[in-house]
Amino acid sequence: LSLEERLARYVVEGSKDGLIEDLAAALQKYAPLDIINGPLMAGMDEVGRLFNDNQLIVAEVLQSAEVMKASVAFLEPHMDKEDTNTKGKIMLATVKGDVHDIGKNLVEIILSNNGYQVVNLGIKVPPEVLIEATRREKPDMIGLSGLLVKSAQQMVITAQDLKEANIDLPIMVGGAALTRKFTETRISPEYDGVVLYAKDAMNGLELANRLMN
Ligand code: B1M
Repeated sequence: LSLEERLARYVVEGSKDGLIEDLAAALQKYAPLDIINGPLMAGMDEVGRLFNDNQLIVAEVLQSAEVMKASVAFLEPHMDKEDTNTKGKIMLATVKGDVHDIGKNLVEIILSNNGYQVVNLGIKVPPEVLIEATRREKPDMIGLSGLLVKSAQQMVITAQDLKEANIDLPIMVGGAALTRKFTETRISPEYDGVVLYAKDAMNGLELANRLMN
């Protein structure tokens, strides 16, 4: 197998044997983020496909998630960094009912490496916790992540609750179950502030930069 195929296979098989050595070799050829978005994401997509096909069980998908997390942790120190964290403060959360956090945590890494102060509220964050934290932390923007189909609906509810709490900060939403269309037609109308859809973590950074400038 090629290096790229082996990297995808670690994720699919949920195995870490040889992972770090191969990641180190990949760093000689690629930027850290390209390793994540390329072979590692290809592995994760395959995991999603196999899981959907009932060929993997949740425990096995968890192993894959562990490999992804270990890989990101190894690659993170090799990413380009800005010294400042003065561009703005962004609060991140995976919405109520959803435990998926690999994408959100990647967004945190990208934003904090690029000059943002990030407050990460974690997973399964209900609107009331988000509202309370917004009042306490006074962020410049709120980022919501969700991968389940029901999480897209949960984002609509969250936007409604934020609006009711008189919060109109920009919101950035992302995650597999969302689309730009859903964001524009279903979330935006329920909210007073700007709602932006980010297709991936780098796009999230671009949107944050555009907003803060
Ligand atoms: Co789950 N899961 N999972 N899972 N899981 C999906 C999402 C699913 C599509 C798999 C499938 O069936 N094909 C499916 C959802 C189906 C649906 O709703 N239509 C699914 C399911 C069904 C479930 C459970 C219900 C399974 C069960 O228990 N029966 C359960 C849900 C539990 C819950 O949330 N209440 C569950 C559990 C799990 C694990 C715990 C085992 C594990 C998560 C571990 C963890 O996160 N700590 C897991 C995993 C790993 C996946 C897949 C395989 C991979 C997700 C992932 O980490 N991708 C996923 C299938 C898939 O997506 N292909 C699947 C890598 C990550 C980097 O990408 O998160 O998309 P992603 O983030 C991207 C962009 O979306 C974007 O940027 C990132 C990359 O640059 N982005 C943002 C994300 N958030 C953003 C926020 C932003 C900006 C950009 O700004 C704020």
